[in-house]
Amino acid sequence: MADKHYVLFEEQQKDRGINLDEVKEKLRTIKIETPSWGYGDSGTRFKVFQQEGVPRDPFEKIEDAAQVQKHTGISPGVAIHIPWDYVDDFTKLKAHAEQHGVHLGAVNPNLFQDDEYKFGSVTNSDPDIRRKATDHLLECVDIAKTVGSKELSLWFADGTNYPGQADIRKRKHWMYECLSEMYNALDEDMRMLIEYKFFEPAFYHTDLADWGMSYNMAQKLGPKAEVLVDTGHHPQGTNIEHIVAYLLDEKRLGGFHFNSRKYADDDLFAGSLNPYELFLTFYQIVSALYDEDAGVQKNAKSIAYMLDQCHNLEAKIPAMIRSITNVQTLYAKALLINLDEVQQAQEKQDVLAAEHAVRKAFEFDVTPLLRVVREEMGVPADPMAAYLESEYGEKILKRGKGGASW
Ligand code: LRH
Ligand code: MN
Ligand code: MN
Repeated sequence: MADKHYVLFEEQQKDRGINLDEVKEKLRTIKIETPSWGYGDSGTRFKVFQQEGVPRDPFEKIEDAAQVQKHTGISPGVAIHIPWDYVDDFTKLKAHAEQHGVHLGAVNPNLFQDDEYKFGSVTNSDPDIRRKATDHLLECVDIAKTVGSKELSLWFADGTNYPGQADIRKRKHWMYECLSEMYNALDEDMRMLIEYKFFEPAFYHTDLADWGMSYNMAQKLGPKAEVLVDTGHHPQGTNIEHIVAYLLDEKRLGGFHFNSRKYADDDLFAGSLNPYELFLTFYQIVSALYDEDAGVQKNAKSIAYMLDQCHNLEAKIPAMIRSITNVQTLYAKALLINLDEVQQAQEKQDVLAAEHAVRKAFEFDVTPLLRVVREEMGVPADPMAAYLESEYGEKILKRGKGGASW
């Protein structure tokens, strides 16, 4: 017997001209990777609080990620960070992931934790250090090939703290040189996703500070380079949806690192603070999925969705489940926007009607829809409740304290 809430919902959406079969198909096929580092302990520069039951190695991180996939059904990929997730034999890690029903996703090189990188990695004025950094990038390309991952997510902490500290233009050239070498090592079906962030740890200038710089770098490198938008990496008030629309139109939107922020790069869990912003981001994506330009559609379909967040206080697996269901909820709401209605209002230049056509989709309760989609996918209708009822959270406590941290 169909759920009575869903029956009502279905009728309501049909009356609005929404094709629920298409909506459901999109909700089943979106995939959101979880970050291996979000399963470990993290904190602020003041304190890392250790939790009990935190994975002690990359294999256990994969096991925890598999729980998120088991309960949500839309998070089969696990992004890894090298060397945080360094193992002697990556084929073993790959096999371990597959045994647990997940796979290794984007490979994130880490060029910010070695002493040599104090004054920069790929933009360091010392050619030996740039060589070391480039070799690490190449090593990560090899790891991606070994584990069958097609994406490399690149974020550079490189920057300076004071005016005059270094030559900004030279650094730009050095970065391009190093990244070109990496670009040439990619297989045809691989891509590098170039992330940007306006400050931290550098406080005066950061070599790739905004989407324009990442876009420019990607364009110079070639079609296998795209831009990665981390939602926590912009100054307050930035219109992220606009950046997303612009990159989609340029066919250069590689992916997302979803997380929430209140002040800086807070890495709070996705959808906790800014649900309307995430909804409006998905509005741009949904509208691109139906664009008449096949290239824009193709870009919208190939977006790599990833979480990038830390759980300093909250339990990690449930926080990850909550984020996935939050992203799914906001995507579902954006899929309820009647794009024809928006377009008609735009043609009449009716500002109030256009805004209303977008916002009213946000106001629908999509719980009945998501329950049905999940049941059809064979995952729990309420992933969080099902996880909390499972014994996994208890079981991992035997790992004790002092697991992986960064
Ligand atoms: C930088 C960043 C980047 C890193 C991750 C740990 O702030 O967003 O993606 O690799 O955090
Ligand atoms: Mn990030
Ligand atoms: Mn970040």
